[in-house]
Amino acid sequence: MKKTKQLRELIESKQLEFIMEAHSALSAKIVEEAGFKGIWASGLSLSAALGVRDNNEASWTQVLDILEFMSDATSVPILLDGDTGYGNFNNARRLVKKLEQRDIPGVCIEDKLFPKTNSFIKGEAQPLADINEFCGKIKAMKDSQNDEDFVVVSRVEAFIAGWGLKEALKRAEAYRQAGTDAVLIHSKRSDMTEIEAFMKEWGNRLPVIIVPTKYYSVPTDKFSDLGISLSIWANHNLRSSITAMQKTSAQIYCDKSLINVEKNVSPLEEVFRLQKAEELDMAEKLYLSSA
Ligand code: SPV
Ligand code: MG
Repeated sequence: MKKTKQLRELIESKQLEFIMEAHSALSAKIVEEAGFKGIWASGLSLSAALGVRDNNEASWTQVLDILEFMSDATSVPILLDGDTGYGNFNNARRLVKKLEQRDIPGVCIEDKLFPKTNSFIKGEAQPLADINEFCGKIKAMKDSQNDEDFVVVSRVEAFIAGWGLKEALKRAEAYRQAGTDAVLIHSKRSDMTEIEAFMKEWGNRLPVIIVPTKYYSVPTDKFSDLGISLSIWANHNLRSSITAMQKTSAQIYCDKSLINVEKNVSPLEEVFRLQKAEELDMAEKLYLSSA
């Protein structure tokens, strides 16, 4: 099934679904092998892996190049965290065109200003986009997609910026009327009170997506009870790799030896398997007369 259709089915499915963060082709492949039906190309993780901040320091074409590797390495759909769409409606609609060309089936845009800042850094100091301008951006994106199943998700940052429920609902409804396929409602609280209040008023006007990074201790059953469509585990491959790499580097530095790490790291065979080395071996037998 084409990736756009897969992503649409995930978002519209009646039951709660999950996607997991990746920031490279390797991590994307690992997400797919773990069983996830979709991948979150996190802006935070992509930028961190590039050694820059989550402030649009990496250009959108640099992000696109990584996405192409991620998409080539996997068969499940990728939802790109497209920040603000990297500019106004015109930049955002060009982004849609380029994503479709590279088989990236969907993008999430957030109602902040370019260059954005991560929602967990001084959220309340962050200005929100003008509602009408953001609706124009959604419309332009939906009007420019070629594949009817391409997905545009609109992320409401009203709770993050401290504007409260009324503003969150007003924005979500405006984005629905502008033609978005789903709403992502974000919260930085450690409980789900904001999300719960939103869901009670929202009903099921459109699928709702959440990012429970800060309310990680809330049982997942609660997400289903509230009628959430999709939950994004947004940065846990990046963070687990940081922990693993720090541990390994420190151990090798300290020991001046590999003796204490060999048993704790993936064998080289696993690296070769993930790279599909075997397929090249077979292809050489087929196509290289000398092999
Ligand atoms: C990301 O993963 O980059 C996100 C989610 O946008 S958050 O970091 O929670 O803003
Ligand atoms: Mg982000």
